[in-house]
Parts: sequence; structure tokens; C-alpha cells
Amino acid sequence: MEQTFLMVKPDGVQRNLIGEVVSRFEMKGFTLIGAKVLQISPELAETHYGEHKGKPFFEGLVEFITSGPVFAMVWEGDGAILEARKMIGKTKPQEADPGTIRGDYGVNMSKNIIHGSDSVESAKREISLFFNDNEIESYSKTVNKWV
Ligand code: RTP
Ligand code: MG
Repeated sequence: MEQTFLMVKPDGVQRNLIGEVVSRFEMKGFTLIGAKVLQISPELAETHYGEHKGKPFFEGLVEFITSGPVFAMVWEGDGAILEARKMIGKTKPQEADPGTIRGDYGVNMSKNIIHGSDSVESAKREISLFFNDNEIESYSKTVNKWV
């Protein structure tokens, strides 16, 4: 089963959108297998966004992502990486379709509510950057059905 790393950014946490974000992926049918609130260090931010090092927006991006707590998550599901990116919407909220998280809630390019892994490789890399193995619980919702 595919796993992806999603993270509510400081603007999303501040705007009380953690529940809304979690709800969308839960309703979609994905399984939340890891989650935590944390304040990202500059070192972790620079590693996480390493592909953007040297770009004009890099310093601002690191400053923003470290400016307050984030909500980091690992979700599991069929095609979870691409599906989550579709549900998140385009990077620029003005270009993101209505119905996507960024289309519905994003304010601008730097304050776009949520991060999502963009490939199998980045999902693996980002999950291991943010989570220890013992913080991830893989399970099936169809076993031990209570409701
Ligand atoms: P993310 O990594 O945060 O999920 O966003 P993304 O894949 O949609 O976009 P990416 O290209 O990875 O960029 C990471 C974040 O950097 C900011 N950005 N600013 N030209 C610009 O000013 C610019 N380009 C990117 C955005 O905040 C984006 O989410
Ligand atoms: Mg990206």
C-alpha cells in the first residue's frame, strides 16, 4: 500500500484547519498511520526543502515553515501520493481549482496551507525525515470491525 507524507503548514495550524484537512483525507478513504505536532528546526526545514536550495524563495520558505507549529502526517492508501496532490491542488492558490484544499483555503503562494510529497522517492525520504519507524502504525480498517 502506498504511503505519503502530508503536513499542515503554520498558516493552516493557525487558521484551525487541522481538523478540516484530516477530515478530507479520512473521508476519501485513506488511513492515517502517523501524526504529530512539531515546530520544525531550520536544519530540518532546509533538508526537507533541499531541492529548492539556491532559489530566490528558499530563505522565505524556510522562515515561514519554521515560524510556528506544523501538523505532520503519514497517510496510506491506493495511489495516495498522486491522489493527495490532486486533493491539495496547485501550488499557487489562485490557480488551484475550487474543491481542492489550496483552492478553498489558500491565501498566496507562500501561505498555501499544506505540503504533500510529490513522488514515491520524496514520500520515502520525507516520512523518514519526520518519523521514526515506531511512530508509524500500519493497520487495516477492515480487520476488527466494531461499527
Ligand atoms: P510543497 O512542496 O510545499 O507541497 O509545495 P509544492 O510541491 O506545490 O511546490 P514546490 O515547487 O515544491 O515549492 C515548495 C513551496 O515553495 C514555495 N514556492 N514559492 N516562485 C515562488 O515564489 C515559489 N515557488 C514555490 C511555495 O510555498 C511552495 O509550496
Ligand atoms: Mg513540493
